Amino acid sequence: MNFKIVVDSSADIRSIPYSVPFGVAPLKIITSQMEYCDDGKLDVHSMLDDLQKYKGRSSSACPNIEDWKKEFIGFENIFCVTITSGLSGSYNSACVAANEYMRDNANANVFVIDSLSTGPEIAMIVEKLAQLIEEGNGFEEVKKQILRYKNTTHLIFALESMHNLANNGRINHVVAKFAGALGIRVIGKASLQGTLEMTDRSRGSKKMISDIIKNMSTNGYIGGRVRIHHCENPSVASELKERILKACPKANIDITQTAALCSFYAERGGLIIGYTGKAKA
Ligand code: X90
Repeated sequence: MNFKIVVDSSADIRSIPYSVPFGVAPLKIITSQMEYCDDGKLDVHSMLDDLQKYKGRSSSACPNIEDWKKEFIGFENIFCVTITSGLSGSYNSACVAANEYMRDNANANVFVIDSLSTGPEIAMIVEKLAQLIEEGNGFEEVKKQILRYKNTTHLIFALESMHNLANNGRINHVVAKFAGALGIRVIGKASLQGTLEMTDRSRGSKKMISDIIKNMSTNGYIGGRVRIHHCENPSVASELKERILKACPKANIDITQTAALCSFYAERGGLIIGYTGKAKA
C-alpha cells in the first residue's frame, strides 16, 4: 500500500528520518509589503528582522484546498496532520481537499487529524505515524493507534512576546501585556479545545525552565519523548534539554528551530515543547 504523511508548515519539519513519503503544505505570513511563504526555502531570520522594523499590520493565512491536494496526488493512503482548528482554518481546508480527493480517486483514503496543537506536538504525531506505517500496519490500524497515541501527547509554550498572537485575535490583549514586560515570560499550554491556556508567568530563564519542568511532570511526563522547538533561542533550548536529562537520563529529546509560521507567532525567544504524558481523556 502506498502511504504518505502530509502536514502544514506549522509542524516546523521539512523531512523525516523514515522511508515514508512526507509532504508539507505551506502557511503564509502577510504584510502590506510582503508575502512570506513558509516553504522551507524562506530565510526565517530575515523575515523576523523585516517584521521587527515593519510597523503596519501583519497576519497569516492557512494552506488553501489546492495546496493540500497537490501533496495528495499520486498517493492512496494519506495521513494528514494540521495545526489546531481552534486557531486556524487549516484543518477545514484539509478536510475539503481530502473529500474532493477521495471523490475523484475511488481507491484513496485520506484521514485528516486536527492536532489541536502545533509545532513539536505535530512533529511527534508524525514520527509515530511513520513508525506505525514502517511496521507494516494497515490504514485502519494506523488510524486506531495514532488516535490512542495523540491522546497522550501534550504541548507547553514559553513566550517573551505575544504581540502577533494578540494583534491577530488569537489571545486577548490583556494576557498579551504580561508577556510584554522586560524579562517576563508567559507559560501556557494547548487547551483541550486547541487554544492557548496560560498557566504561569516567570521572570528569568532559570525560573522558566523550572516552571516548564514542573508543568510537564504535573501532566504525567516520566521520561519519554520531548521535542523542543525554539525561535532563535538555542541556548535556553539546550539548557532545558540538559535539565530534563538530569531528571530523566533516558529521555529522548530533540531540538529544532521553528519555521516561519511558529516563528511569527512564538516570536524571538519563544519556546514550544511537545512531550508525552498522561491520557487527556
Ligand atoms: O491559519 C492561520 O493563519 C494560522 C493561525 C495560527 C495561530 C496561532 C499559532 C500559534 C503558534 C504559539 C505557541 C503555541 C500555542 C499552541 C496552542 C494550541 C505558536
